[in-house]
Amino acid sequence: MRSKRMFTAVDSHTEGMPTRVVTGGVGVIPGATMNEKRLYFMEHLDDIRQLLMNEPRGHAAMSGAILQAPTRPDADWGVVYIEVSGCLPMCGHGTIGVATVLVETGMVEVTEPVTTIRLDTPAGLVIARVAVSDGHADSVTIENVPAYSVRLDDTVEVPGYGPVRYSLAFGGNFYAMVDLDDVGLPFDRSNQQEILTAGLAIMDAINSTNPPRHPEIDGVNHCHHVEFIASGSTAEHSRHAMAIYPGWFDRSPCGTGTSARMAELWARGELALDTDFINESFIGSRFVGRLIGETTVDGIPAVIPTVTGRAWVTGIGSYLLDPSDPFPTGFQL
Ligand code: PYC
Repeated sequence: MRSKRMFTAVDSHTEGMPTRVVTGGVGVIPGATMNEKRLYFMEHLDDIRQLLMNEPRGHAAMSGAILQAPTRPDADWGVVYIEVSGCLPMCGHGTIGVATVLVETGMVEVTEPVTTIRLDTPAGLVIARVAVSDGHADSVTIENVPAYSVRLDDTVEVPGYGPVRYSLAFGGNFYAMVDLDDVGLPFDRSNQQEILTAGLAIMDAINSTNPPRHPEIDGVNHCHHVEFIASGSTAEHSRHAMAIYPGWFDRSPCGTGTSARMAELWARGELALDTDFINESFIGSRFVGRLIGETTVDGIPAVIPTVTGRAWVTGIGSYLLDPSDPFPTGFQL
């Protein structure tokens, strides 16, 4: 064996969605804040993301998180999220995966029945409370960064689809929420290609006409997620297909998407604080969300979401790059 790079990782899945938690091999990413590290990584180290996420080491819906020392004194660990699509400012399923891995590997001091881990993420401080019994991480509740509604029932002209009604909210990433019925598609996995195609067209139309921008997090200025809401969904229990740029579905119920959806329902007056909201993914797995407080983001009314889900450790790996490998950054089909 010969290798010019070696990365160590603990692989997990959160309600069906993978998180490759990178524990070694990246080194210290330059930057005074976790968002600066994210932006530096995107500009100078993106080959690492591609190597670890793309085929053949990853796949078309691969996701991960690189552990770093925190940049703020009130956090235990720092996280830079990596995906096939780039580096998100925040990822809910990824944070649940990271917290589970930190507990189950003993990388944090574990206390029962709850281990609290404070995570420095590019979007801000996220607190993970892990329910632990017999050393096992049974479930994780994350207290997310503030979520807020940006637009309710706006319309965008989408080539090939005509005017499409959507709402837009931030929950760690920007999410367009569209009723699946409005694009004439049934909530059925056999329609996934059509749903994805519609989602990418809607993202493109929003980003080219009226892109969102977070007022406080540098470089968060596009919508790469469309949460297609299934008919019959309510403010207590919603089902959705989460289409993500450049062409995959979240297998989990999407933690930041759940947060955005709760912010939207709260802005409509349909979801009160301290009330459970069940969000179900395209594969039928569930997160339970709650809004636990009100706040503001740059003067915009906002809410503090929590999201509870489960993750499982699936493997421990060392990922290598042989100098003769013709695909040093992998590939996507
Ligand atoms: O759980 O927040 C999430 C997420 C974002 C993209 C995929 N999953």
